[in-house]
Amino acid sequence: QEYTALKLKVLEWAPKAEETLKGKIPSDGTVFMVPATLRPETMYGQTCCFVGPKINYGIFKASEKDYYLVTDRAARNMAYQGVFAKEGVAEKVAEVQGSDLIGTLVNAPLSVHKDGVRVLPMETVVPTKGTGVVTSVPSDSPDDFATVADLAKKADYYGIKKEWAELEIISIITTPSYGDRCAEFLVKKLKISSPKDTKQLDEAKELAYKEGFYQGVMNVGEFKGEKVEAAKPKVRQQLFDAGEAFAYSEPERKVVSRSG
Ligand code: ZZB
Repeated sequence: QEYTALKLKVLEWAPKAEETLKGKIPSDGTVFMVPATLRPETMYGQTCCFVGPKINYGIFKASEKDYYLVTDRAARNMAYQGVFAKEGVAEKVAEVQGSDLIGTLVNAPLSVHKDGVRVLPMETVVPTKGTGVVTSVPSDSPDDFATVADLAKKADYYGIKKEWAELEIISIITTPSYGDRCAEFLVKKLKISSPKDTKQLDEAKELAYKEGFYQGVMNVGEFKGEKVEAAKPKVRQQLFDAGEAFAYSEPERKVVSRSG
């Protein structure tokens, strides 16, 4: 899997993270939360950034002033992909648990929400996939739509401010079958009522991927009016050129053969 690893600059730490990280990052250093995405063309619609509350994250030195927040596993992989200064070495300067990051304010490149977006909890983040950090695009990702709806509904339970989960969901892609916000359409059509409806959400994700990629037309940004298929590599390249993203590949997973 070739992901786009996006750099979400931390603008303001949540109080618990601030305390944990005190003295560990130089005052002129910049920390980026780094989600891995397969849909760079949807980055205009980012409304928050998810972490797994029980997942442990590391902060790794990427260059003289830049630091990346990802899982240890992702950092190890990145070390062999030319992401850090020294091949094979991921220098960890601090550790922080996902729950302590909730409420952190980050800048999401390309997002229409220019004042930044919040770090919020997502129970279904897989610790062994991507970077363990997930950027949320509720217009086009059914998982993200179901999660932000749940977060807004139970803001007190999650210990967040309701408005953090209620940033406007603009349309990024128009599709012939599912309209302007295919995630919301599919969540309703498949009667998904919670982020825990994983079976229906997997189905919705498949449908959204296919329809978005093959039939979708961009509704925002520099490539507005172009097919998603054409716009996707161009948006990705722009993010690379701007220094706002880099390529990240997941090592091959071992596939167990049924014939033994
Ligand atoms: C933004 C985005 C916008 C995404 C969209 C999807 C969609 P896949 O297909 O199963 O490999 N993701 C990345 N890492 C994790 C993780 N550790 N745990 C849970 N989810 C994760 O999934 C790749 C997508 O799953 C990634 O692309 C990311 O969400 C999320 F409009 O980034 B995506 C129809 C999907 N649309």
